[in-house]
Amino acid sequence: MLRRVRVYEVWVRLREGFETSFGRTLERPALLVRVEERGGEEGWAEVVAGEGPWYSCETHETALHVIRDYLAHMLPAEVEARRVSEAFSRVRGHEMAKAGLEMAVWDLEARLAGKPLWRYIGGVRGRIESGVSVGIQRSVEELVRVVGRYLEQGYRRVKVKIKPGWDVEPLEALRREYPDTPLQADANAAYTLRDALHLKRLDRFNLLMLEQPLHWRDLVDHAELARILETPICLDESIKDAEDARRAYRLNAAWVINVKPGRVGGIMESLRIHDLWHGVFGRPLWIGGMLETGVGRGHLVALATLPGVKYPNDVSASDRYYEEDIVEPPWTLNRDGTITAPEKPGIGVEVLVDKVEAMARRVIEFKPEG
Ligand code: OSB
Ligand code: MG
Repeated sequence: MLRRVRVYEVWVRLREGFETSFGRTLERPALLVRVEERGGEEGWAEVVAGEGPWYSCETHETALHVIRDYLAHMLPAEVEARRVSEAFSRVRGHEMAKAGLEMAVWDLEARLAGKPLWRYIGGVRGRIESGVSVGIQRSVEELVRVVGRYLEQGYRRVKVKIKPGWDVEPLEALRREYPDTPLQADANAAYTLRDALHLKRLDRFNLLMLEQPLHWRDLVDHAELARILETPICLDESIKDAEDARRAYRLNAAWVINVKPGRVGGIMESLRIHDLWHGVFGRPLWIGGMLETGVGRGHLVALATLPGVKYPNDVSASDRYYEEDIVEPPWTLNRDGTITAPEKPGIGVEVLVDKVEAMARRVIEFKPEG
Protein backbone atom coordinates (compact mmCIF):
# COMPACT_ATOMS: atom_id res chain seq x y z
CA MET A 1 0.00 0.00 0.00
CA LEU A 2 1.74 3.16 -1.23
CA ARG A 3 1.24 6.14 1.05
CA ARG A 4 3.32 8.84 -0.55
CA VAL A 5 5.65 9.47 -3.46
CA ARG A 6 8.27 12.19 -3.59
CA VAL A 7 10.54 13.15 -6.46
CA TYR A 8 13.64 15.17 -5.61
CA GLU A 9 15.40 17.11 -8.33
CA VAL A 10 19.10 17.16 -7.53
CA TRP A 11 22.03 18.15 -9.73
CA VAL A 12 25.25 16.22 -9.52
CA ARG A 13 28.65 17.21 -10.88
CA LEU A 14 30.79 14.60 -12.58
CA ARG A 15 34.47 14.35 -11.66
CA GLU A 16 35.28 14.85 -15.33
CA GLY A 17 33.25 16.00 -18.29
CA PHE A 18 31.72 13.16 -20.29
CA GLU A 19 31.67 13.78 -24.04
CA THR A 20 29.77 11.76 -26.62
CA SER A 21 28.86 12.32 -30.27
CA PHE A 22 25.79 14.22 -29.05
CA GLY A 23 27.44 16.54 -26.56
CA ARG A 24 29.34 17.11 -23.34
CA THR A 25 28.03 16.69 -19.78
CA LEU A 26 29.68 18.06 -16.65
CA GLU A 27 26.67 18.36 -14.40
CA ARG A 28 23.49 16.36 -14.72
CA PRO A 29 20.03 16.40 -13.19
CA ALA A 30 18.98 13.30 -11.27
CA LEU A 31 15.36 12.92 -10.27
CA LEU A 32 15.35 10.71 -7.21
CA VAL A 33 12.08 8.91 -6.61
CA ARG A 34 11.15 7.93 -3.07
CA VAL A 35 8.05 5.81 -2.53
CA GLU A 36 6.81 5.20 0.99
CA GLU A 37 4.53 2.45 2.11
CA ARG A 38 2.08 2.51 5.01
CA GLY A 39 4.36 0.58 7.35
CA GLY A 40 7.15 3.12 6.81
CA GLU A 41 9.30 1.09 4.42
CA GLU A 42 10.70 3.00 1.44
CA GLY A 43 11.84 2.33 -2.08
CA TRP A 44 14.17 4.47 -4.19
CA ALA A 45 15.02 4.88 -7.85
CA GLU A 46 16.32 7.44 -10.31
CA VAL A 47 14.93 9.06 -13.46
CA VAL A 48 17.84 9.18 -15.91
CA ALA A 49 16.53 11.79 -18.37
CA GLY A 50 19.19 14.36 -19.20
CA GLU A 51 19.10 18.14 -19.22
CA GLY A 52 18.51 18.21 -22.99
CA PRO A 53 16.77 15.89 -25.48
CA TRP A 54 20.01 14.55 -26.97
CA TYR A 55 20.26 10.90 -25.99
CA SER A 56 16.48 10.56 -26.03
CA CYS A 57 13.44 12.83 -26.48
CA GLU A 58 13.03 13.06 -22.73
CA THR A 59 14.54 15.69 -20.46
CA HIS A 60 14.33 16.07 -16.70
CA GLU A 61 11.68 18.77 -17.29
CA THR A 62 9.49 16.53 -19.45
CA ALA A 63 9.87 13.79 -16.86
CA LEU A 64 8.81 16.08 -14.01
CA HIS A 65 5.86 17.25 -16.09
CA VAL A 66 4.72 13.77 -17.09
CA ILE A 67 5.14 12.40 -13.57
CA ARG A 68 3.32 15.31 -11.91
CA ASP A 69 0.51 15.76 -14.43
CA TYR A 70 -0.13 12.20 -15.60
CA LEU A 71 1.70 9.28 -13.99
CA ALA A 72 0.98 10.52 -10.47
CA HIS A 73 -2.73 10.06 -11.18
CA MET A 74 -2.31 6.61 -12.71
CA LEU A 75 -0.29 4.91 -9.99
CA PRO A 76 -2.63 2.87 -7.80
CA ALA A 77 -1.86 2.77 -4.08
CA GLU A 78 -2.24 -0.99 -4.15
CA VAL A 79 0.04 -2.16 -6.95
CA GLU A 80 2.58 -4.89 -7.55
CA ALA A 81 5.88 -3.82 -9.05
CA ARG A 82 5.34 -6.08 -12.05
CA ARG A 83 2.08 -4.30 -12.86
CA VAL A 84 3.19 -0.66 -12.55
CA SER A 85 4.06 -0.35 -16.25
CA GLU A 86 0.58 -1.61 -17.21
CA ALA A 87 -0.93 1.17 -15.10
CA PHE A 88 1.04 3.66 -17.23
CA SER A 89 0.30 2.06 -20.60
CA ARG A 90 -2.04 4.84 -21.76
CA VAL A 91 0.92 7.24 -21.78
CA ARG A 92 2.96 6.83 -24.95
CA GLY A 93 6.73 7.07 -24.63
CA HIS A 94 8.27 8.84 -21.60
CA GLU A 95 9.98 5.60 -20.63
CA MET A 96 12.46 7.28 -18.30
CA ALA A 97 9.72 9.01 -16.31
CA LYS A 98 7.80 5.74 -16.05
CA ALA A 99 10.91 3.77 -15.14
CA GLY A 100 11.73 6.02 -12.20
CA LEU A 101 8.41 5.30 -10.52
CA GLU A 102 8.38 1.65 -11.48
CA MET A 103 11.85 0.88 -10.21
CA ALA A 104 11.22 2.61 -6.88
CA VAL A 105 8.26 0.25 -6.38
CA TRP A 106 10.56 -2.72 -7.19
CA ASP A 107 13.06 -1.58 -4.56
CA LEU A 108 10.26 -1.17 -2.04
CA GLU A 109 8.74 -4.56 -2.83
CA ALA A 110 12.08 -6.36 -2.51
CA ARG A 111 12.73 -4.61 0.81
CA LEU A 112 9.32 -5.64 2.09
CA ALA A 113 10.12 -9.21 1.06
CA GLY A 114 13.45 -8.93 2.89
CA LYS A 115 15.35 -9.88 -0.26
CA PRO A 116 18.05 -8.23 -2.31
CA LEU A 117 16.52 -6.87 -5.50
CA TRP A 118 18.85 -8.97 -7.64
CA ARG A 119 17.62 -12.22 -6.09
CA TYR A 120 14.03 -10.95 -6.18
CA ILE A 121 14.16 -10.54 -9.99
CA GLY A 122 15.90 -13.85 -10.67
CA GLY A 123 19.58 -12.90 -10.68
CA VAL A 124 22.08 -15.73 -10.65
CA ARG A 125 25.43 -14.18 -9.67
CA GLY A 126 26.70 -12.34 -6.61
CA ARG A 127 29.28 -10.32 -8.54
CA ILE A 128 28.85 -8.45 -11.79
CA GLU A 129 31.53 -7.66 -14.33
CA SER A 130 32.30 -3.97 -14.41
CA GLY A 131 33.39 -2.06 -17.48
CA VAL A 132 34.04 1.62 -17.99
CA SER A 133 32.67 3.97 -20.64
CA VAL A 134 35.24 6.57 -21.67
CA GLY A 135 34.16 9.84 -23.27
CA ILE A 136 35.78 11.64 -26.19
CA GLN A 137 39.05 13.21 -25.03
CA ARG A 138 41.07 16.25 -26.07
CA SER A 139 43.75 14.12 -27.69
CA VAL A 140 44.61 10.53 -28.47
CA GLU A 141 47.46 10.66 -25.93
CA GLU A 142 45.03 11.81 -23.26
CA LEU A 143 42.66 8.94 -24.13
CA VAL A 144 45.46 6.38 -23.85
CA ARG A 145 46.37 7.82 -20.43
CA VAL A 146 42.79 7.85 -19.17
CA VAL A 147 42.18 4.28 -20.32
CA GLY A 148 45.44 3.16 -18.69
CA ARG A 149 44.28 4.60 -15.37
CA TYR A 150 41.01 2.64 -15.52
CA LEU A 151 42.78 -0.57 -16.49
CA GLU A 152 45.08 -0.20 -13.47
CA GLN A 153 41.97 0.02 -11.30
CA GLY A 154 40.88 -3.33 -12.68
CA TYR A 155 37.98 -2.57 -15.03
CA ARG A 156 37.26 -5.60 -17.19
CA ARG A 157 36.64 -3.81 -20.45
CA VAL A 158 36.79 -0.39 -21.96
CA LYS A 159 34.14 1.24 -24.11
CA VAL A 160 35.15 4.33 -26.01
CA LYS A 161 32.86 6.91 -27.49
CA ILE A 162 33.47 7.51 -31.19
CA LYS A 163 32.18 9.91 -33.84
CA PRO A 164 33.28 10.86 -37.37
CA GLY A 165 36.81 12.24 -37.01
CA TRP A 166 37.38 10.39 -33.70
CA ASP A 167 37.30 6.71 -34.50
CA VAL A 168 40.08 4.89 -36.37
CA GLU A 169 42.92 6.91 -34.87
CA PRO A 170 41.99 6.60 -31.18
CA LEU A 171 41.10 2.92 -31.52
CA GLU A 172 44.36 2.21 -33.34
CA ALA A 173 46.32 3.91 -30.55
CA LEU A 174 44.46 1.95 -27.87
CA ARG A 175 45.06 -1.33 -29.66
CA ARG A 176 48.77 -0.55 -30.03
CA GLU A 177 49.06 0.22 -26.31
CA TYR A 178 46.65 -2.41 -24.96
CA PRO A 179 46.59 -5.26 -27.51
CA ASP A 180 44.59 -7.70 -25.36
CA THR A 181 42.18 -5.45 -23.50
CA PRO A 182 38.50 -6.18 -24.16
CA LEU A 183 37.51 -3.08 -26.11
CA GLN A 184 34.33 -1.80 -27.72
CA ALA A 185 33.08 1.44 -29.29
CA ASP A 186 29.84 3.42 -28.99
CA ALA A 187 28.87 5.93 -31.70
CA ASN A 188 25.56 7.12 -30.23
CA ALA A 189 24.05 7.18 -33.72
CA ALA A 190 26.70 9.42 -35.29
CA TYR A 191 27.03 7.59 -38.64
CA THR A 192 24.90 6.67 -41.64
CA LEU A 193 24.96 3.69 -43.94
CA ARG A 194 27.06 5.78 -46.35
CA ASP A 195 29.87 5.39 -43.78
CA ALA A 196 29.74 1.58 -44.01
CA LEU A 197 33.11 1.19 -45.71
CA HIS A 198 34.71 3.59 -43.27
CA LEU A 199 33.24 1.65 -40.33
CA LYS A 200 34.54 -1.54 -41.94
CA ARG A 201 38.01 -0.27 -41.03
CA LEU A 202 37.14 -0.85 -37.37
CA ASP A 203 36.99 -4.60 -38.00
CA ARG A 204 40.75 -4.93 -37.59
CA PHE A 205 40.63 -3.75 -33.97
CA ASN A 206 38.94 -6.89 -32.75
CA LEU A 207 36.22 -4.99 -30.89
CA LEU A 208 33.75 -6.91 -28.74
CA MET A 209 31.03 -4.92 -30.47
CA LEU A 210 30.12 -1.63 -32.13
CA GLU A 211 27.25 0.08 -30.29
CA GLN A 212 24.53 2.07 -32.03
CA PRO A 213 26.50 3.25 -35.07
CA LEU A 214 23.44 4.42 -37.03
CA HIS A 215 20.25 6.45 -36.52
CA TRP A 216 18.64 6.28 -33.06
CA ARG A 217 15.40 4.80 -34.40
CA ASP A 218 16.82 2.63 -37.13
CA LEU A 219 16.79 -1.16 -37.42
CA VAL A 220 16.87 -1.71 -41.18
CA ASP A 221 20.16 0.06 -41.90
CA HIS A 222 21.77 -1.61 -38.90
CA ALA A 223 20.80 -4.96 -40.43
CA GLU A 224 22.48 -3.92 -43.68
CA LEU A 225 25.60 -2.77 -41.81
CA ALA A 226 25.68 -5.99 -39.80
CA ARG A 227 26.03 -7.90 -43.09
CA ILE A 228 29.02 -5.77 -44.09
CA LEU A 229 30.95 -5.74 -40.78
CA GLU A 230 32.65 -8.59 -38.94
CA THR A 231 32.33 -6.66 -35.68
CA PRO A 232 29.08 -7.57 -33.90
CA ILE A 233 26.49 -4.80 -33.77
CA CYS A 234 25.01 -3.81 -30.40
CA LEU A 235 21.85 -1.70 -30.19
CA ASP A 236 21.19 0.87 -27.48
CA GLU A 237 18.94 3.82 -28.51
CA SER A 238 16.99 1.77 -31.10
CA ILE A 239 15.56 -0.68 -28.55
CA LYS A 240 12.77 0.85 -26.48
CA ASP A 241 10.87 -2.34 -25.60
CA ALA A 242 10.68 -6.09 -26.15
CA GLU A 243 8.77 -5.53 -29.41
CA ASP A 244 11.78 -3.62 -30.79
CA ALA A 245 14.01 -6.50 -29.70
CA ARG A 246 11.80 -8.94 -31.61
CA ARG A 247 12.00 -6.77 -34.73
CA ALA A 248 15.77 -6.43 -34.35
CA TYR A 249 16.07 -10.21 -34.19
CA ARG A 250 13.82 -10.77 -37.20
CA LEU A 251 15.86 -8.29 -39.25
CA ASN A 252 19.17 -9.47 -37.79
CA ALA A 253 19.95 -5.86 -36.93
CA ALA A 254 22.00 -6.71 -33.84
CA TRP A 255 23.87 -9.53 -32.15
CA VAL A 256 23.71 -8.01 -28.69
CA ILE A 257 21.58 -5.48 -26.81
CA ASN A 258 22.61 -2.88 -24.25
CA VAL A 259 19.65 -2.94 -21.83
CA LYS A 260 19.11 0.26 -19.86
CA PRO A 261 16.07 0.09 -17.61
CA GLY A 262 15.50 3.85 -17.92
CA ARG A 263 15.35 3.66 -21.71
CA VAL A 264 12.81 0.83 -21.79
CA GLY A 265 10.42 1.95 -19.03
CA GLY A 266 11.76 -0.01 -16.07
CA ILE A 267 12.63 -3.41 -14.71
CA MET A 268 9.61 -5.32 -16.01
CA GLU A 269 10.35 -4.38 -19.63
CA SER A 270 14.06 -5.09 -19.06
CA LEU A 271 13.10 -8.57 -17.88
CA ARG A 272 10.89 -9.05 -20.95
CA ILE A 273 13.74 -8.08 -23.26
CA HIS A 274 16.08 -10.36 -21.33
CA ASP A 275 13.73 -13.32 -21.46
CA LEU A 276 13.15 -12.87 -25.19
CA TRP A 277 16.65 -11.97 -26.38
CA HIS A 278 18.43 -14.49 -24.17
CA GLY A 279 15.75 -17.02 -23.24
CA VAL A 280 14.08 -17.38 -26.63
CA PHE A 281 16.66 -16.14 -29.17
CA GLY A 282 19.73 -17.34 -27.26
CA ARG A 283 21.59 -14.07 -27.75
CA PRO A 284 23.66 -12.13 -25.21
CA LEU A 285 23.01 -8.80 -23.57
CA TRP A 286 24.55 -6.51 -21.00
CA ILE A 287 23.46 -3.61 -18.82
CA GLY A 288 24.19 -0.03 -19.80
CA GLY A 289 24.33 3.09 -17.67
CA MET A 290 23.34 6.75 -17.88
CA LEU A 291 25.92 8.13 -15.44
CA GLU A 292 23.53 7.29 -12.60
CA THR A 293 24.13 8.20 -8.98
CA GLY A 294 24.48 5.28 -6.59
CA VAL A 295 20.69 5.01 -6.45
CA GLY A 296 20.14 4.28 -10.13
CA ARG A 297 23.26 2.13 -10.18
CA GLY A 298 21.70 -0.15 -7.59
CA HIS A 299 19.06 -1.16 -10.11
CA LEU A 300 21.69 -1.65 -12.81
CA VAL A 301 23.70 -3.94 -10.53
CA ALA A 302 20.58 -6.03 -9.86
CA LEU A 303 19.81 -6.40 -13.58
CA ALA A 304 23.43 -7.28 -14.37
CA THR A 305 23.07 -10.46 -12.28
CA LEU A 306 20.57 -11.93 -14.79
CA PRO A 307 21.70 -15.06 -16.63
CA GLY A 308 21.60 -13.54 -20.13
CA VAL A 309 24.16 -10.87 -19.22
CA LYS A 310 27.25 -12.17 -20.98
CA TYR A 311 29.47 -9.10 -21.32
CA PRO A 312 30.89 -6.59 -18.83
CA ASN A 313 28.47 -3.77 -18.04
CA ASP A 314 28.61 0.04 -18.10
CA VAL A 315 28.28 -0.10 -14.33
CA SER A 316 31.39 1.38 -12.75
CA ALA A 317 32.26 2.29 -9.17
CA SER A 318 30.93 5.49 -7.58
CA ASP A 319 34.34 7.18 -7.76
CA ARG A 320 34.46 6.83 -11.54
CA TYR A 321 31.58 9.30 -11.73
CA TYR A 322 31.38 11.40 -8.57
CA GLU A 323 33.59 12.82 -5.84
CA GLU A 324 30.94 11.77 -3.34
CA ASP A 325 27.97 9.54 -3.96
CA ILE A 326 24.57 9.89 -2.31
CA VAL A 327 24.40 6.29 -1.06
CA GLU A 328 26.12 4.42 1.74
CA PRO A 329 28.20 2.48 1.17
CA PRO A 330 29.30 3.83 -2.21
CA TRP A 331 29.71 1.29 -5.00
CA THR A 332 33.26 0.01 -5.15
CA LEU A 333 35.27 -2.06 -7.59
CA ASN A 334 36.71 -5.34 -6.38
CA ARG A 335 40.30 -6.03 -7.37
CA ASP A 336 39.10 -8.51 -9.98
CA GLY A 337 37.06 -5.85 -11.81
CA THR A 338 33.71 -6.92 -10.42
CA ILE A 339 31.14 -5.16 -8.26
CA THR A 340 29.51 -7.18 -5.49
CA ALA A 341 25.73 -7.49 -5.61
CA PRO A 342 24.74 -6.73 -2.00
CA GLU A 343 22.88 -9.22 0.19
CA LYS A 344 20.93 -6.45 1.94
CA PRO A 345 17.27 -6.00 0.94
CA GLY A 346 16.32 -3.97 -2.12
CA ILE A 347 19.10 -2.27 -4.06
CA GLY A 348 21.24 -2.97 -1.02
CA VAL A 349 22.57 0.52 -0.27
CA GLU A 350 21.08 3.25 1.92
CA VAL A 351 20.23 6.62 0.41
CA LEU A 352 21.71 9.59 2.29
CA VAL A 353 18.29 11.19 2.69
CA ASP A 354 19.44 14.31 4.59
CA LYS A 355 21.96 15.02 1.88
CA VAL A 356 19.37 14.51 -0.88
CA GLU A 357 16.90 16.80 0.87
CA ALA A 358 19.54 19.47 1.32
CA MET A 359 20.56 19.21 -2.35
CA ALA A 360 17.03 19.20 -3.77
CA ARG A 361 16.18 22.18 -5.99
CA ARG A 362 12.56 21.09 -6.39
CA VAL A 363 10.44 18.37 -4.82
CA ILE A 364 7.14 17.08 -6.11
CA GLU A 365 4.92 15.04 -3.86
CA PHE A 366 1.73 13.09 -4.41
CA LYS A 367 -0.44 10.43 -2.87
CA PRO A 368 -1.26 7.41 -5.03
CA GLU A 369 -4.96 6.82 -5.71
CA GLY A 370 -7.07 4.43 -3.70
O1 OSB B 1 25.21 5.59 -24.90
O2 OSB B 1 25.70 4.27 -23.33
C1 OSB B 1 25.48 5.41 -23.71
C2 OSB B 1 25.97 7.88 -20.83
C3 OSB B 1 24.97 8.78 -21.10
C4 OSB B 1 24.19 8.61 -22.21
C5 OSB B 1 24.40 7.52 -23.06
C6 OSB B 1 25.40 6.59 -22.79
C7 OSB B 1 26.22 6.79 -21.66
C8 OSB B 1 27.35 5.95 -21.31
C9 OSB B 1 27.78 5.96 -19.86
O3 OSB B 1 28.00 5.33 -22.12
C10 OSB B 1 27.69 4.64 -19.19
C11 OSB B 1 27.83 4.77 -17.69
O4 OSB B 1 26.86 5.16 -17.00
O5 OSB B 1 28.91 4.45 -17.19
MG1 MG C 1 25.22 3.70 -25.86
